[in-house]
Parts: sequence; C-alpha cells; structure tokens
Amino acid sequence: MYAQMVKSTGSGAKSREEMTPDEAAFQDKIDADIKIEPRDWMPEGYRKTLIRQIGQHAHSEIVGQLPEGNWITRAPTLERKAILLAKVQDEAGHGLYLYSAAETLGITRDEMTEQLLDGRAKYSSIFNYPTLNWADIGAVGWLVDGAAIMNQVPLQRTSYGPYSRAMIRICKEESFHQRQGYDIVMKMAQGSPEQRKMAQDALNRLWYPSLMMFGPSDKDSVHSAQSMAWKIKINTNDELRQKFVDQTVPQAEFLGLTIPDENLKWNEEKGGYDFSEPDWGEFFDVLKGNGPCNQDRMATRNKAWDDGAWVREGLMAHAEKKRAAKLAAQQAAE
Ligand code: BYC
Repeated sequence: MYAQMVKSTGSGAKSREEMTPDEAAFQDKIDADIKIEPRDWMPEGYRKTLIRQIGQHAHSEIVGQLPEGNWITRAPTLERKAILLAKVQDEAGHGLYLYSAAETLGITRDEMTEQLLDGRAKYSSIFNYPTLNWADIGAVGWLVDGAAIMNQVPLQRTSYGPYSRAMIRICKEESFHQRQGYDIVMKMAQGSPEQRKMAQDALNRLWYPSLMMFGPSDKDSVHSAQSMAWKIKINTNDELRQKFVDQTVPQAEFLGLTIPDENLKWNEEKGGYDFSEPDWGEFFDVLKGNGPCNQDRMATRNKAWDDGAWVREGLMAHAEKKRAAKLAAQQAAE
C-alpha cells in the first residue's frame, strides 16, 4: 500500500529537458560541487526538501534526548552520569545548530516547533522505542549513534552550505557518543552473566529499530531520487543500511554478542553481509504514531513547551521594554 502511495506522489528527479533555465543553472552548480548559500537562488522544491529534512533532523536531536535523559538520575556511577549528561546536552546543541541552519531557508524555529508539537513534522522512528535498563543506554550509543554517524558523515558534503557546516561539528561529537555507548556495552558484555544477558537483550530489541533509522528500502523511498540529484542526500537508504551492518557485525563479534538475525551471512561476491530486512509494517506503524512511546514523547515535548511559556513571555517583555526605551531615546535626541 505504501509503495502505491509512493508511486502516486512520484519519486523521480527532473530531467534536464524538464528544467527551466534557472533550474538548469542551479543543477550545474550542484554538479560542480559548488555549495548553495542562503541568498542564492534555489528551486522551491530544494528549499522545501531541506526544511523538511533539516527540521526532522533537528526534532530527532531534541526528542532523542528523552530516552537517554530518562537514565541520567539512574546512571550506575558518577563518571557515567557526567558522561551521559554531557552527551544529552550535546544532542540539545545539535538540535539548535540544525534549527539555525533551517532558519536560513525562511522558516522560524517557532514554526518548526509548532509542526513537531501538532504532529505535522516527523522525528526519527528510533526514539519511539523505550530504554528499559542501563544496557539500553549502551546500545543506544553504540547502535543509534552508530547509525546516525553512518548517515551524517556523508551529510558533511551535502550541497547546502549551512547544513553541511553544522554536520561537521555534529559528526565530531557523535563519534564520541558512539564510543561511550560501545564502552558501556563492552563493560556489560565482559561483566557478570546477568550483565552479559542484559547486553544481548538490548541488542536483540534495538537491532531492527536501528536498521529502520535509514528510512524505507530504496524502492519505497519517496524523496531519495530528487534529494540525491540535488546532493542533499549523498547515499541511498539501502547503501547506508548495508554499510552500517558491515561495520557493526564485527563490533558485535568482538563483544561476543549475537546479532539477532538467522539470515546474517557474509556474501563474498558483494563484499558485504546478507541480512534480514526490518519489519516495514512496524516501521510505517511507528511513523503513524503507533510506536511504543510516540504518545509519551509528544506529551513530554508539549509539556516542556507549555512549562517554558513564562520564559518566552519574560524574554519578549524584556525585548519590548528595551525596544521602547531605545525608541524613546531616539525621539528625545531628534
Ligand atoms: N524515522 O523518502 P524517504 C539523531 C520518513 S539520529 C522517521 O526515504 P528521506 C540522534 C521520511 O521523512 C536521527 N521518519 O525520506 C541520534 C519521509 O516522510 P515525509 C536523525 C522517517 O528524507 C542519537 C518518508 O519516511 N537523523 O538525531 O529521503 C541521539 C519516506 O522516506 C524515517 C537524520 O534525520 C525514520 N527513520 O530519507 C540523539 C538524518 N525514515 O517527510 C539523536 C537526516 C524515513 O515525506 N535525514 N522517514 O513525511 C535523512 O538522512 C533522511 O531524511 C532519512 C530519510 C534517511 C531519514
């Protein structure tokens, strides 16, 4: 059914013959790897696609704080608490750089926040799964940040300047996040039999949701063709998913953990692993709002927005007072 929906919305990029002269000149810049900057002319579709993708990415960073923030007060040692606190703060920072990058395209942060809070904008499906215990915090760092980096390293070369520059800093921080997660899982995998069991259980539950982070398979991806022609995306969803599996399997083997996939097998010919697809029915159901934590995540974000109203009102009142004082001083000087 989804495939039909995709076909009806059309998924192809425009051919040269279909382009206006402005669009063709724009495509020449993209093809020559010249970055597009905020004041440059751009097709409306390019602007909209970027606002959608950067906005979703920013929302993912913000909502992504919730499953991990949930464990700050319960981290097993002071050191782990300090590290987790720093990581969650980094995610907030990533959200802010990304909202700023999107604002250069003519949308305000308030508008994007409204879209998130009323359910019009998406955020990554992975954050609709719960973090049940400390092993999950390790698995989130290892797998979720690992998948995020796999997707985000190529985005450092994305065609839109502000997005590409934001990604450079984000990637540096994400690689620290991935390592801290792997370190947690390693400690548990090398710990008591119970800890080892927890680590395996976390991998079992988070493996397929992590594979879903790369988006639907290429045949069902609505935006990939046009986004790749514009170099907003550098790789297809399936290419990145394959790279992630190839990178993660040896890491699991090193830990002595088993990837929960009976079909996982090295394929000499393609130089990568064959692996089972995630349950795409579950993926689209999570996107529709029916994942285990969708309602909880949105309720938490809505409450945070409502609780922050007094801060926004205070800042606006202060700005208004300063503006009125400046105006009065100007009038007095005239
Ligand atoms: N979850 O045509 P497609 C992080 C949507 S990590 C939810 O392939 P596209 C973090 C898609 O939006 C995560 N929705 O789309 C890590 C589209 O729906 P709309 C953030 C998804 O855009 C650790 C529809 O499905 N990273 O932040 O070409 C701690 C069709 O898909 C998902 C990024 O956002 C999904 N997994 O490709 C804290 C990276 N997958 O918009 C935080 C930047 C697909 O038509 N984003 N959809 O209603 C991207 O690279 C691309 O947007 C995607 C999807 C690869 C995600």
